[in-house]
Amino acid sequence: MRNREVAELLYETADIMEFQQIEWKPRAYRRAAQNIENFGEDIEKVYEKKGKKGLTEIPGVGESIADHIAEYLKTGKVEKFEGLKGKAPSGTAELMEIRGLGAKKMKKLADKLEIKTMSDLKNAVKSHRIRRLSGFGVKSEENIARAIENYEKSHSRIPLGKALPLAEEIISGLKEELKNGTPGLDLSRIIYTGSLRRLKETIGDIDILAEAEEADAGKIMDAFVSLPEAGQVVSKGRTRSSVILKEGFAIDLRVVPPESYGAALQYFTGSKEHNIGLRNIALREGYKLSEYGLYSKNSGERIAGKSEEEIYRKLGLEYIAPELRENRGELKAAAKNELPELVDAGDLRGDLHMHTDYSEGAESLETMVEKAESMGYEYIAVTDHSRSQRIANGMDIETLKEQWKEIKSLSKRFRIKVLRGSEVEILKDGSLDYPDEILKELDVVVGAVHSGFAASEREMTGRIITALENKHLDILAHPSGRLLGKREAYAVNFGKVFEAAAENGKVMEINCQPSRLDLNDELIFRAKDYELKFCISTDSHSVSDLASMRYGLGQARRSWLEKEDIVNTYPYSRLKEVFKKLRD
Ligand code: DGT
Ligand code: CA
Ligand code: CA
Repeated sequence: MRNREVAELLYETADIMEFQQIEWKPRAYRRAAQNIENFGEDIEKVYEKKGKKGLTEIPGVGESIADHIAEYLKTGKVEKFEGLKGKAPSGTAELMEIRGLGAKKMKKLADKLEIKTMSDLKNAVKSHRIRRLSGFGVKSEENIARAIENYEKSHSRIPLGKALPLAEEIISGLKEELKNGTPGLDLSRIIYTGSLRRLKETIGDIDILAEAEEADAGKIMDAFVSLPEAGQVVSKGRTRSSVILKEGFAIDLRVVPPESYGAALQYFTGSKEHNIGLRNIALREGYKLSEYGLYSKNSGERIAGKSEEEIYRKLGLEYIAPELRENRGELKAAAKNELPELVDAGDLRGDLHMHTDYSEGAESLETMVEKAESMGYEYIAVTDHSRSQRIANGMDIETLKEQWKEIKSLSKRFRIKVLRGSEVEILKDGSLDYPDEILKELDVVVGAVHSGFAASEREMTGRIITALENKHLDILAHPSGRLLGKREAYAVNFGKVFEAAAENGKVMEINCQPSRLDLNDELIFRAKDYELKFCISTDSHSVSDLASMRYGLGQARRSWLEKEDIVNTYPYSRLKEVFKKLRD
């Protein structure tokens, strides 16, 4: 059903018209929008069956609105509306989304205070100019301030490491709520979809899909909007509801019947680009694919829809893992049975980057070792900070040697192999932060840049390449230095860095910290062209961080990496050889 989508388009257009003081039209548009929203049939199907005439049978929809709707259904946009948007002062559309700020109020703010953009509005709130305007007042200014804050939160992207636990919490809350009241409901079929299922590094909004017969859909929606995490309910319907969480993030829930579950899961997992590619394959093969199912184009007969596997199979494709669905060649590869055999959580045998309370970690060495062993790992590397990293309590040589002693004594009590490691500063001149006689005693040297981010591209590239040419360095930690949403990657020539790393056999880290995810998928793709090897490392600062492996694993899978590409899938005997070779 695209009724709601079409209605929203008309509402939005009405707002823009009103702002431009186009007199009578906004009312007509809103009336049409409301009728479409409440219209019992699927507007797209009506149009397919009866054409434009079918649309004009909807109350309030005249010739010209019907033309616009037809254009929208066919092309996804309406030229005339785009033109209107273009004529509105830029920033209007964004301001329109501030709740409670209708067109009339906006017009007044624009005329009296020259507020035309979001930043104008923010400044006016800050300097309390709005409360002095007639018809506004203190309360209304405060409401606007709150609405801006919510708008910003719901429009900024959420890091994967935050969105994933949040979605899991929402889903388990939902299941808990439904467990008692709704016997017969298949609770295993409540699942997150969208960019989250594709494990993208940031998430725009969280999408959840649930399977239920029509009779149970209402109960799921009720449970959803009354979750303790839910704040504002944006919309609530039989098949789709949207809420903004108290934390500010947007979540969509869709409920579909069992026969459409697989089709809906496929559709709402996306990406949009993958879906478009897949739909074209379907058309070529004589089918029609939608979120309801796969149908024969001629007879309209239903071919598949219960499961994703069935849909891909019927289209002559191998099953495509969600992380690959970005239209980056996966459809062609699936048609030829040439998809990669992606690295899996079960393939990982160890974690090569973590901190203890010897430097800035929260827990003792023993606690970390114990936890890692309980996770079933074969080995870990303990990599506390080197001496120059003072703010992170970097270790001097004496302390490092004490740590070695403790590692030795722990190795008698634990099965897991604990490697002597260090996260060693790559200093400004590219040299490493311990002398060679210390470095050569370490099993794993993880080199990292933590300072001088403002350096020129030439300086930074030179600094890193010098470190990569050092035979004691094994792994380059978080190679781009970016912090999601906070700091861009430093200026560096990645081509040259990857080339030097390949020449010297160095391993590139995929750092799992939610604020890093570094390398990210794009850079991993580039690095792969140089035939580099990678390691997926948590950079843990506490035992709970050890579980963040899945975020980096997601980026590795999104970049088509296989087990063989990742050194911490190797048994220790082989890993040791990799690092030893580098030192000879
Ligand atoms: P996000 O939320 O920006 O991180 O990204 P997604 O991928 O979760 O996108 P979202 O939430 O807008 O929509 C969820 C999925 O629904 C998307 O991945 C694919 C599907 N979808 C949304 N809009 C379209 C569309 O216009 N065409 C097609 N074919 N699929 C769409
Ligand atoms: Ca989404
Ligand atoms: Ca969504």
